[in-house]
Amino acid sequence: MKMIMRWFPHGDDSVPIEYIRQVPGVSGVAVMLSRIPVGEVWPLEAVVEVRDVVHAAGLEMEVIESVNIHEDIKKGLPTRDRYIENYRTTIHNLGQAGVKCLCYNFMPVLDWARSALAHKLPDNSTVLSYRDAEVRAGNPAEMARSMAGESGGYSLPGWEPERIPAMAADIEFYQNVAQNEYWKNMKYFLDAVVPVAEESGIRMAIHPDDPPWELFGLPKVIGNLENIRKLLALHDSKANGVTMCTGSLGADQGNDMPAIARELAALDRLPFVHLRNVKHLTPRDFDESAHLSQCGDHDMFAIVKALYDSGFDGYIRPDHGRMIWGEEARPGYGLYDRALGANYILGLWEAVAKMTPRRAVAS
Ligand code: DNO
Repeated sequence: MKMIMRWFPHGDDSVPIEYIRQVPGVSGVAVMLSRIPVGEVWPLEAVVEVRDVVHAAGLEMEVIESVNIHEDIKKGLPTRDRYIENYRTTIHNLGQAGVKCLCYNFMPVLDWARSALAHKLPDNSTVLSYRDAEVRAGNPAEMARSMAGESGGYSLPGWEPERIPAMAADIEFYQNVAQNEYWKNMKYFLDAVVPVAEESGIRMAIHPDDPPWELFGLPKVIGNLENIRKLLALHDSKANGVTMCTGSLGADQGNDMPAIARELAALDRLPFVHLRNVKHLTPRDFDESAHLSQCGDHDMFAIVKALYDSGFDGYIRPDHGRMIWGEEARPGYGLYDRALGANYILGLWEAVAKMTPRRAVAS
């Protein structure tokens, strides 16, 4: 297991990479080149340049989060082949630069949705929060604009400003796309890119839908174990894997996170895990809380134990943290609370490892 943190290059992060190096137990960062427009190739030189900055700070860059997928691929338009070819080239280039895991998502139009990026908790920390009725009462372009106003000037991953004007038309387009058509588009994409990932030594890791329930009449893909199994079967390869995000999948209280962790890790289809806690107000309203089990609804010990016991050997990152101690940063991505989260998870891992000698996992 390697503990990493997310970091944005090119001055698009309040956290200097040298500070991440000082978080005990963190060996690397998950990086995104957010300046490259969605759909275009990530040139090898650009990837290597960032990798060298990361290496110079004494960290690894084995994970990319994320290379976003052009909407034409998700829509299944004839123009998709050009963008898929670009994606294949990007995967090849990432492999050349030593990347081992590529987190991506296949959500139509929206990457993640929240009703507030700085909701105040009783201790005066702020967190991202989700109120279902508020989100449904608005529209995504409005939500994008109000989130941009709350983002402190940092880019919001997955909410590229150039995509916002097209959002209303894109949502309209999907009203006529049946769920099974959408899955076919996903299979078409995976059949084209997974073989390149295999050759390049990269494991693809799809991120779950966030939130994992239907919004704005858009097709839903990765919201529960049943759909994850379906995804794995679309293209049977160890390079076709999952990012288990306990904040997204775990927002649906019907999802048993330790059970999902056990199944995916034992299948060796789990290269990446995002650990975050959520506190529900109702089944469809929640705040992102501190990582500690007692601060939210997840039993983090049970999740970490399930990973350990099933032979998990991938990357973990602490996901969104609260904004605390006066820090000003991209919402969810301040240093302080994520560093607390990382060390809490590392502490759980150490305790589980010392209490339970690892058993050989049947393959
Ligand atoms: C939000 C992140 C997502 C994630 C993408 C992966 O903070 O968890 O934006 O990176 O869905 O493609």
